[in-house]
Amino acid sequence: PPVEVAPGAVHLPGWLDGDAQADLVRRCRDWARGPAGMRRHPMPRGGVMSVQMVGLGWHWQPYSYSRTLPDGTPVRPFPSVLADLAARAVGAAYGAPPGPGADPYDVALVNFYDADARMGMHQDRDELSREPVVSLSLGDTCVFRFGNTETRTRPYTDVELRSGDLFVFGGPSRMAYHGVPRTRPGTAPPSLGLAGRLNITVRASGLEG
Ligand code: MD3
Ligand code: FE
Repeated sequence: PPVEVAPGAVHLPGWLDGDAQADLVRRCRDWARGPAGMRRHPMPRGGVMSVQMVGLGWHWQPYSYSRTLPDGTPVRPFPSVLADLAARAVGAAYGAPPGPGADPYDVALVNFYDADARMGMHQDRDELSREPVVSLSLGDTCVFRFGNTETRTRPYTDVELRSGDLFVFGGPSRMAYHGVPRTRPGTAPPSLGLAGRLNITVRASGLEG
């Protein structure tokens, strides 16, 4: 059953069945390959992110979107399977799919967490659109920290995200601070054959071209 963690933030545990999870893991392995594949992004003030990422439709790197990687490699196309999944996810979370006037879902970020990867508290503000962000978790369980819109500190709520969980962040939750303080290595469903955690976020960039 959907759990509204905060206004507009809806958690649907176990939304993807085992077959759907396995299908997405297989697709992620494909998207991760090649010159436009998964990498650790450099941070503008030094260091690299511990999470590995690949963008589909748009390349995201702290803190902007572009159609190419820094070396000019074109980004992978945004797959229609994720557009369909995002529309179904919004419908499942809010009781109605995106309306005809909604900005189209046109970008997905696929994040991979090895046992040591973490994501610090941040807001997602590089999209011009305020359409809800759709998040799908695969593999290892993580501790997801859902905060407030004012500060990157307390108050926040820690939620365990497990393989197959859907989380949709819209309305006032769209600009909330959030992060992943840790994963729980070795907790992935054995049938997935995945050592680590994958998270797919599907977004509307609101960008042109
Ligand atoms: C709340 N990813 O890619 S997913 C990210 O698990 C990101 O990899 C985390 O934060 C992960 O930016 C968290 C849940 C999530 C994603 C986007 C959000 C929560 C969000 C955007 C706005 C508010
Ligand atoms: Fe985020």
